[in-house]
Amino acid sequence: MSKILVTGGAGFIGSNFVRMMLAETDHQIINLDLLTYAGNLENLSDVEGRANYAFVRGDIVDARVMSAVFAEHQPEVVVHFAAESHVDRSVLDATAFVQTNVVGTQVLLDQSRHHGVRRFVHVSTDEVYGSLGATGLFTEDTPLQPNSPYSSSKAGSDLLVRAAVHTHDMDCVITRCSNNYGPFQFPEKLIPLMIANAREDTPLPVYGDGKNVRDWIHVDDHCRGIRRAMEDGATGEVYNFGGDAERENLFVVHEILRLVGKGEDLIRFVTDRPGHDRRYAMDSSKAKSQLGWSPSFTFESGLAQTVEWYLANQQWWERVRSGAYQDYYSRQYGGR
Ligand code: NAD
Ligand code: TDX
Repeated sequence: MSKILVTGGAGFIGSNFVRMMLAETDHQIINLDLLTYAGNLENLSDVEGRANYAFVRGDIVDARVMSAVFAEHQPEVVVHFAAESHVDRSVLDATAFVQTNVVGTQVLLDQSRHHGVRRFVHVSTDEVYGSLGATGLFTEDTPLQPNSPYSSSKAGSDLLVRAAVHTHDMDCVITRCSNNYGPFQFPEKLIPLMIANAREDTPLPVYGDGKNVRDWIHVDDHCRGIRRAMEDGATGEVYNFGGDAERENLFVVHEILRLVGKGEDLIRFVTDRPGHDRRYAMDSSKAKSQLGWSPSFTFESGLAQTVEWYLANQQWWERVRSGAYQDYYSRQYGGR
């Protein structure tokens, strides 16, 4: 049994990871999250009150607060999800991206070192590698060529983690994953946005020509990969995780319309995202051979499950869209 500090555990992937770890292990989980617009404690209302689960609200950028959190909880392992995660928001204003993703990661590395954390798992993204042409795959040796403020801030954090290994002998592992989808994803990202809009007969905004390619992975497969890297990854190593599921955006949108039972007349081609990366695709062979990991969902089975979840949990995303989910913290925790 270990004490694991999960940062960003109220977000999409973090909350799925926390739920998985509580279901499958007896580790003590401390969920540290600032509850920005993307943090939603309703994602974890089913585990609230569990003896081996605690929630702490805090900003990873604030070294004084982080020092107190590490001193109080004495985590042995840190799994670091907390980040600003949406590319479009980083185009509008990169300030919070640099603060949270770069400065916040260094604060966590410093606190981990000062408080004797045994292992630090840094959750990163395929976007640090930049954009691919029509062929080829990202490997762990692909040079870092991030193109957006978001991906540049993530690449910056990856390099700080690398420096902590080489300079301070810290035991860190970096995971880089492709586009996730699944339950509890904030409906600003492609798949949940399109499901919610289709459900409500609102136009589906497709950027550019809709031919950009993403490698889609179900969030459960990503979480299992992070767990394997946490348990058996080698110090200082990077592990890529992908879904072996490259699809053009327009294909994804058509599939969603079919599954929701709506027509293609809802599709609207809109102005392209500035600097829009054309294609991502992951080579996950290192994780497969060294960690014994492989994705269990096909894109078809995962998308069908995800659409079903959003249709069955309309209240969840309606509360996100209306902002009502932000009341949950004060109801649950009062003035704390
Ligand atoms: P998300 O936006 O859903 O969640 C981010 C969480 O971090 C939120 O709960 C938010 O409140 C918290 N947070 C933000 N700033 C904070 C701060 N200063 N202090 C404490 N908490 C803060 O993001 P996600 O999609 O779950 O992504 C999680 C991680 O995985 C990120 O590091 C992201 O870069 C990485 N990643 C995401 C994807 C994807 O497809 N979503 C793919 C690869 C990697
Ligand atoms: O309204 C939209 N219309 C559209 O065509 C949105 C929101 C997106 N898109 C396109 C842009 C991308 O080509 O869909 C694709 C996916 O977009 P996002 O869901 O915004 O994801 P992406 O930019 O690829 O980044 C995601 O994957 C890697 C996550 O948001 C990152 O956090 C992760 O690191």
